[in-house]
Amino acid sequence: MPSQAGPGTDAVADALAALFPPERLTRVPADLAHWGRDSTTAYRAAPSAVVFPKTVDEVVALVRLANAEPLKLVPSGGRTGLSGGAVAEHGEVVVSFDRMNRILDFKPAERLVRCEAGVVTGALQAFAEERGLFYPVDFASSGSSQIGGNIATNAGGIRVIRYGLTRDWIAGLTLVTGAGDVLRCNNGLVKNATGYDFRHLVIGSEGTLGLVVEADVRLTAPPEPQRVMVLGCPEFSALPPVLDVFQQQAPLSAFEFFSDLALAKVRTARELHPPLGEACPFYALLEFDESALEAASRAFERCLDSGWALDGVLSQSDAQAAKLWALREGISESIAPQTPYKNDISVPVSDMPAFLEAADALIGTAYPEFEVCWYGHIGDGNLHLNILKPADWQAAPFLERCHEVSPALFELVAKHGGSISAEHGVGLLKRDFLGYSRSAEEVALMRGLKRVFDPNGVMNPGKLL
Ligand code: 2HG
Ligand code: ZN
Repeated sequence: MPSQAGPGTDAVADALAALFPPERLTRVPADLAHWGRDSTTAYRAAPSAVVFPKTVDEVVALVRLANAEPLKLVPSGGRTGLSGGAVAEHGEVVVSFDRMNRILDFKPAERLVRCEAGVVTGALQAFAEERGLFYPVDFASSGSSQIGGNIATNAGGIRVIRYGLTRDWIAGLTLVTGAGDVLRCNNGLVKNATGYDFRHLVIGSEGTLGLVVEADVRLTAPPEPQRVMVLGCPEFSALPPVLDVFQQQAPLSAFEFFSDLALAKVRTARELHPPLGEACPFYALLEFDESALEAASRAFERCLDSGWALDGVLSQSDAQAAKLWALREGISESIAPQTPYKNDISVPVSDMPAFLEAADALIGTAYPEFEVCWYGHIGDGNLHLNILKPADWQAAPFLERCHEVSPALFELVAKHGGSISAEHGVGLLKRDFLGYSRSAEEVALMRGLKRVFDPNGVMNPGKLL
């Protein structure tokens, strides 16, 4: 039996109630189930309470209380995570940032926004757009994911090949450490050569060191109008040369891919039309500057001539571009009812052809009884490999069966110098496989850092390490 981590005693419950008014503290079972988990479906949510702080001071008081009592905290943003990083399984108190969602300051000359951790990614994008600027980190879940959660996992998404990851846009952040201290990291500065940059340690730390409460986010100029092209490819191994040809010709904003099975799932779920006249085993979705249209057309011809592409379609309007994007961005949600076992792997882009060939062979034999859905951000080396649970399998044996195969896949990832979690984080789902991507020395250092920031282990227990 796991030890109770929450307000098991009346005294602790009273202390929590003294910190949060009734409308910002809940123990209603439906609320516990809702806020106690992220978008992973394999874990059971069982927190003891959910609190909704509104200020940094409240967060500090909560963390100090957790240190004084037997209380563990699980941070919760938009709950769109896919590795169980925001799951509260053992009576923890969930700290939701839903009520810390204000934009605090905007400095136009520096193109810098200071916002609270609970600001939704889409709201930040809209804020930038209203000021003629652009926040480029984007993904299908940007309508509900929050900046704090994006920072916790260093979220990537669909335009990484052009704009990088969340890390590249965070100019500063405020952390309430697991000990209850407030660290203001980097203050939005461009230059700051004063030793260790804790900001970058916190980005990607999955709530294990403390709670991110505020962030300084950089904005940029919007891109010129974009065009979207979808190409049908005869096989997996055609995708890397297609990427190569296009990258040499046109400045790409995105290079995504999906398999025919992934397309079938999203089309059925959303009643979408196929992109091309004939079905193809794999599809590449490219986005590029409109001014590069001629160069992109030449690249397309080259792909056709070489047999790497069988057909293609080009968006003629923003509405058409959005329809093509829906084919890719809707996949994850459309397979969610099939309790997919998620893999979010990356390898160096130059290793991709060899890796794809080996991974394809392995997966083909490893899971003969399951449907396997490939899609992802192949332009930056990130592949999402989803194994779908058949309706007649229970969740637990399915998870176990998938975990059995993971070592062989992760050996392959490690052999190619890749990562077992490219952008979703380690959370609970990949925790036991961390050693495939990080050395024993690195993991020992991570544990040491965890002890420094969170000496009593109150922060997001059981995640990552
Ligand atoms: C995406 O790229 C998201 O669509 C989700 O990162 C990936 O469902 C997944 O495995
Ligand atoms: Zn993704």
